[in-house]
Amino acid sequence: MQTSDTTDNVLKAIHWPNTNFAQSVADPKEFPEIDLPQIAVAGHSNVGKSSLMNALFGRNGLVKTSKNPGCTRLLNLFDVDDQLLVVDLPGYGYARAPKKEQKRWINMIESYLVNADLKLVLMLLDIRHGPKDSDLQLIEWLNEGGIRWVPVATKADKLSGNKRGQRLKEMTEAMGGLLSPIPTSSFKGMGIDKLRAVIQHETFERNQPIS
Ligand SMILES: Nc1nc2c(ncn2[C@@H]2O[C@H](COP(=O)(O)OP(=O)(O)OP(=O)(O)O)[C@@H](O)[C@H]2O)c(=O)[nH]1
Ligand SMILES: [Mg+2]
Repeated sequence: MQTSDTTDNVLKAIHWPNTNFAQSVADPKEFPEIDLPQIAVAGHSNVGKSSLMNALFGRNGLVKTSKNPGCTRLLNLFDVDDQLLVVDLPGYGYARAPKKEQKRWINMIESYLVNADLKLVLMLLDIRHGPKDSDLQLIEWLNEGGIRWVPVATKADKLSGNKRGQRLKEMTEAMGGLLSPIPTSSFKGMGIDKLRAVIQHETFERNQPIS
């Protein structure tokens, strides 16, 4: 027989397709009070943040994607199954954006990250190119701030199996050797279930008291 203690600790599995756009925020100071655990999706411009979110939600087209870097310029908030708030951050490091605009994006991302009560940051890195210096800077900054993050390698369908394994190793080493990126492909659905499980664990289960 289950005791009431154990029943209390059984959490409802997230039903990912039950995701709705909540709102866009231009200024982190105007971030709404939403009483849900929060995770953020960070990474270079064009790395595949919005596409990965669509794959996670199982809802093609809910998050706007683009071939042109710099598509996401606001903080876009998504309510997942009334259990979790996922924040799509503007991509940084778009070389062709005016310096002033780039600075504005970085300030916005940092200001959000400093103030948010975050459970986890998904740190997206293109399996072919990452981590770049700007990614390493953000990672250092997350570490200093004690913000938990998990590396996610995007666009894994662009490399063959062997090359993929080799790149994942190189990426792990470049980030200090502790965390190995989860290989994903939003196009092929690769790694999406694993990422969902990691999010569910980090958000709801890690801090549960052991009963
Ligand atoms: N081959 C492949 N291409 C992908 C994948 N995910 C995204 N892309 C492509 O990469 C480009 C950028 O995707 P987005 O999801 O808009 O990237 P983003 O990081 O949200 O971009 P910004 O909002 O501009 O920072 C688009 O052309 C996508 O079709 C993937 O898993 N595989
Ligand atoms: Mg985007």
